Amino acid sequence: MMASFCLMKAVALAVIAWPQFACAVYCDHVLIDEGKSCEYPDPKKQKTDVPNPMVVPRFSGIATFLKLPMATEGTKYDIAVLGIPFDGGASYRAGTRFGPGGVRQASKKLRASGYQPGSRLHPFQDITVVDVGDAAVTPFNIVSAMDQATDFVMNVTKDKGPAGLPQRAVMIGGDHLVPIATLRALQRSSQPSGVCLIHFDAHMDTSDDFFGEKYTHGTPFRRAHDEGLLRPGCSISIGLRGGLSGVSDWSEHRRLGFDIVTSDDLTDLGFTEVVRRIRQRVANQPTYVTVDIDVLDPAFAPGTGTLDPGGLSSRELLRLLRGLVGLNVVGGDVVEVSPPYDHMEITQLTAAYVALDLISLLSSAITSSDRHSEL
Ligand SMILES: [Mn+2]
Repeated sequence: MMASFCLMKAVALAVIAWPQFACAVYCDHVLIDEGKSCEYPDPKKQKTDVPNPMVVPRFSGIATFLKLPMATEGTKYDIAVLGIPFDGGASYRAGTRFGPGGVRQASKKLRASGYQPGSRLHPFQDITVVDVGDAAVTPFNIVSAMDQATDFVMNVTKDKGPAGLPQRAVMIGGDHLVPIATLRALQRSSQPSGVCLIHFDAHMDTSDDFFGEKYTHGTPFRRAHDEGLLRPGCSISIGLRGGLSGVSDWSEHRRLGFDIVTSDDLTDLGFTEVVRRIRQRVANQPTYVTVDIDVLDPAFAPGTGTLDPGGLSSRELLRLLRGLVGLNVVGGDVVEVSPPYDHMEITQLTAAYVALDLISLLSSAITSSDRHSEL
């Protein structure tokens, strides 16, 4: 029964470039490898010690992300959650230097231990996840700050984790310049050919400069392209909208290696087609997922720097992220969360959900790494 289901799925999914599911089946709603017994994982045997909210009230305790263990000297882990509290690249509202702290505080709400029905995964079952704190970056010099952040990310991802693979990072920003640090660290450690980018954002972020400055939150992916951090022709931006300098901005973005799915395209094409486009674009190549929270409509994410109406709902963003399970995800971030402009923790809470989904994607990629041709 399971085998035939797997075969049917393999045939169906081969058509839409979903090869990594060819040997996976669902045990009830839980995605498992074919051949494994259909048993529910025991929450008490999770590799990561996330407090059980039925025992420890969620509102209590010190706010690491998800109240994950804080890494100390010698701690072994597969995934590091880290913050880069820098907003010196912002062109409009600032305040994202408070993003890591705000997202950690809001993350207390999440029920993270055990099974996540959205992604259909037990992200903490087979891997070890810790909070490694924030990069100490100067607020007074952009280039120095990004060098400091790069060194920090390199340092917390320099070893192999207990699962036997290079340590991965889920980063909380910071403005959208700060992924330059995580992308550099990946390229210098485990991904010398760079990565494909799945980029959720209202804006392209591939301008050449702002006021003559090359490193700003509107230029990170042109710099990433120029620094050789991106693989050619396999990136994709989702949710773009807002004003442009001219229509040539589109063609320039494409020239730098990005396919484009605007916010209007998502409305017209629908979730299934957009997920197919994303999966076909990156295939099984090493992929980094960057989520600018301003991809959401301001109704869902008021606490950010550069708002543009007509964006995604929280439901649409989370649904798209969960459509990426099984891809060869090697890193991710959620950026541009500005707590001083937030209301009722709406934006920070949604960003915490995004970060948990990024952990789930990485967890899935690590535990199914034998399905990927390249790590
Ligand atoms: Mn952005």
